[in-house]
Amino acid sequence: MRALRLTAWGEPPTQTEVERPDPQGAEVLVRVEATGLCHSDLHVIDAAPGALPYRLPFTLGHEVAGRIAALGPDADADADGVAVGDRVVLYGPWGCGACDRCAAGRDNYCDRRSSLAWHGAGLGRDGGMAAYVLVPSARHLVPIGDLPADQAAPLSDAGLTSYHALAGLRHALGEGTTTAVIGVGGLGHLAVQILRATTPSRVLAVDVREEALALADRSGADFGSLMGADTAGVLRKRSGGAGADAVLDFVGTTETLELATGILRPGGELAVVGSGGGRLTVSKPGVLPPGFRLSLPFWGSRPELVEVVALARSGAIHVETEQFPLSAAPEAIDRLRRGLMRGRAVLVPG
Ligand code: FEH
Ligand code: ZN
Ligand code: ZN
Repeated sequence: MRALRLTAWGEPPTQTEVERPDPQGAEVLVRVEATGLCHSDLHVIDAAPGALPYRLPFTLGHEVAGRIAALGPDADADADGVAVGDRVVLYGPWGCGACDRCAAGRDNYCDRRSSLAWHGAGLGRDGGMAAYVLVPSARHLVPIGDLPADQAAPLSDAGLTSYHALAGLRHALGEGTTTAVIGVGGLGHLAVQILRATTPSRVLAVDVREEALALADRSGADFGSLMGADTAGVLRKRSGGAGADAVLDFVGTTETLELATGILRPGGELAVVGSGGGRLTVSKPGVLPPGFRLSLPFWGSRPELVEVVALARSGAIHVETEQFPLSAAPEAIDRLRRGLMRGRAVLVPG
């Protein structure tokens, strides 16, 4: 089968012919219907030798949906509620499988993460940018029913990461509150929809592109502002003057962190999701809003993915996607790198 594989650090991934995997033990073979393309894929592709613990080569793709094609002889499909022919989305973080976190389906916070040579499908282990993907256990699969694959795949990362980031802020998102979403791309537009579907909070969106603000509007944002010199004043005014009760920064640069802390209410919540590498100086006494809390959420848990899939199947979430055949992955990567992607890029195997 054809697969998009990383074969050398700092080199573009290559379309390579590999054997279709055969599930052993508890493994499950999934025929891939769609795989999302994420900024983290760019970080992996651009990583210098030794920067990541992954062993080359491996197939990229950590945001995957498809249909179960075969079960290994020890796959406990009944216990995990899946069977051959079921359509599923992959729970992407793969931890050690033995610690308390993994046992609870919270592989994203596996206690042994720092000792693993992988982080999940397409992240040191063969992922879904191929016709088939091998999953270590049925526990990493969530049924999607008749949800279209291009709608389901992005839920496993863009949707789940946004949902998990919000989970920690829910106490600040009640009636009369304001939430700011900085960066309305693959994750941000889903965060807007999840906020609208699960909280009464007013949603203010910020981006550098008009088309992203239009996407925020279609996603249900109450107001959108281009990033500029007076953005903090504009957003503070739109919040009724008190500032934002919560800010979700899906960019994570020094500039967006400054905007975030500049609009936060005292006692507000800041979740930094984007890996922009920005810096924030935290000191007391200092200029940051008193009592604000900072979180750096990472991906999400399997139970949360079940909840995100249920939201999507209820119609509360619609993923804006740009679809590409897997063979056009270089074009999709280039468009994502240049910030031209609208919503989430999804690759479809030929
Ligand atoms: C995955 C692996 C490593 C870093 C970041 C990510 C995210 O794309 C997961 O949401
Ligand atoms: Zn990702
Ligand atoms: Zn673990």
